[in-house]
Amino acid sequence: MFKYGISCSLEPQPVRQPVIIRGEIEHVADQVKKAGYDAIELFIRNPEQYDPERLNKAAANEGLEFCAISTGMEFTRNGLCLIHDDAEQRAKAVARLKAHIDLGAQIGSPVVVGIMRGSIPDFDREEQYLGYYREGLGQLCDYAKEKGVKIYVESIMRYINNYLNSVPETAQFLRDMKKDNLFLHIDTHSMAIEDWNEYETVKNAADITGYVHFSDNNRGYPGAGGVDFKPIMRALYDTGYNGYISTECTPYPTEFECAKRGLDYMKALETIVSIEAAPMMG
Ligand SMILES: [Mn+2]
Repeated sequence: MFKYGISCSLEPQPVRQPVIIRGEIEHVADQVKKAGYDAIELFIRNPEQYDPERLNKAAANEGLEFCAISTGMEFTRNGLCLIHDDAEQRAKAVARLKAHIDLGAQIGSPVVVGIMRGSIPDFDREEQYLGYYREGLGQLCDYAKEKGVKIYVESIMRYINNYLNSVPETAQFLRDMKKDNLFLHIDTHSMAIEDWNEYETVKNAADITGYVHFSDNNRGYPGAGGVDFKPIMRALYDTGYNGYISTECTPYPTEFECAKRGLDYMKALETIVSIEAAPMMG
């Protein structure tokens, strides 16, 4: 029933970075296909450096799609932030994300806006910073809509960003934006810190959920840590979720083994929840 993606990087990363397959796009596509996934999530920065034709060719050769472009390195490595105090810096962050949207349009991929929202430096001025964020995000949604691209905003735990942490908080913020190409991106690693009652949490956000990261509490592949993925999988199943489930994990014990074990675990859970959902005598 579900489609599965996997986080991949086209530039060198520290081993501890939660991204699984690394290397040139042809190598990435080969490994992703061999591990059994349906799609590649691209963890990239400076999108102009990539040739969309080459990306499309590599994916098509393996029968894969691109399920998302994730943009966290624009914050962590390039320092671009959507709520920067300096208007010029905010404009730069928006412009860079528009370049990701351009690439997304060319390779048929949504774009994730995650940690580029930064952290609010002074909660006495919370409304001002939320205003910056709404303004930038709104511009991006309008730009992306013209190009037929979806925007995913990830709920991220407090140790990374200090607002839009829990699933219900982020879901409501996005509903209030009233943009029809803007969707919630759930991350199970962040849920482990921010949310409780996983089944209800995921079910209640189903109206706005477009993308899901599966990652264990220790950032290992699903099944490597303590997250109870079954109620999350069950909620996605019961609500007829039709987006991608993508793994975003540190590549232990090896890139390929991490990819394989994560997918085996997720597919096994999908099988379990689908059997449990069927009437016994049916
Ligand atoms: Mn994530």
